[in-house]
Amino acid sequence: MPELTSGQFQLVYNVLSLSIAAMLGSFAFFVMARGQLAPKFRPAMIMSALVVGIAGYHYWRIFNSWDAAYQLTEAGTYVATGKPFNDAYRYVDWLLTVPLLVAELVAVLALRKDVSGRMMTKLIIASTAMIALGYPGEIADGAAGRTVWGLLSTVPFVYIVYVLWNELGKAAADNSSHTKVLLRNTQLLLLGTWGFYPIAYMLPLFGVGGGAVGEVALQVGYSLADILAKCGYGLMIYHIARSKMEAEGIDESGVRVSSGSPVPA
Ligand SMILES: *C/C=C(C)/C=C/C=C(C)/C=C/C1=C(C)CCCC1(C)C
Repeated sequence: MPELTSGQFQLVYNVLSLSIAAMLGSFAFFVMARGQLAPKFRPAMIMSALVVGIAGYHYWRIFNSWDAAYQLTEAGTYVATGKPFNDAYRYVDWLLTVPLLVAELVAVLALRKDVSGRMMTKLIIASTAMIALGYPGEIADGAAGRTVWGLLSTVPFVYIVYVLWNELGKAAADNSSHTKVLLRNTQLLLLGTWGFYPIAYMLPLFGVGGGAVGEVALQVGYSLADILAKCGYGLMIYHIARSKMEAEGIDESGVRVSSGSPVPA
């Protein structure tokens, strides 16, 4: 662990703390928001709540690990205590939450059962493979290991992004204009946040990282990407479900209360 200035240590400390707060706050919101959705959209909210619940727990562990890994010197800098900073929590977290995130999106699209079942299975397998293949590269010593595992992990990554991008695009085509905007924004959020992880992973290959600035940037970057990709994304899913209910004219119990808004041809 590189020596850090007080500012660098505190920045990571505070961002990790913010991440815990964001995950727990989102958990409470998704649990309560579930009741405002028609039954067919509730599984998506339950998955959103699970994602941020699991991530909130892991951020608490990461936060404690960060705090234990460093001690203040008399000079006011932070040096390693010798207790390892356990970054594997992130990968364990992704292994559980990334499959849930893809399932959440498929769930809110409320496609035909057989279609959504098949798609979910493929995406869950692909996302598990993506994280499992990335980890050996993350802990590899040389650039060769990092590159090979990184490339292997990129194969399922490209597949997932392609399928989700396509499905969101298709779904957008036959929805009301408000839902369409939300689906487009979700596409962008997905690409922008998910794209960040492989970029951050590649930085050490270009000589960025390892040092204090690299470590701090990585921790802050991963944390902010997680907040957007889990809390922000869950909020988008909630709004998509609400917008679809409005367009279909159904209320929280799934009962038709109006004729809804016509879908443009
Ligand atoms: C909430 C956590 C999320 C959305 C995590 C997403 C993680 C990825 C998309 C990771 C992708 C990776 C590659 C495509 C190649 C290099 C290794 C990874 C695992 C960083």
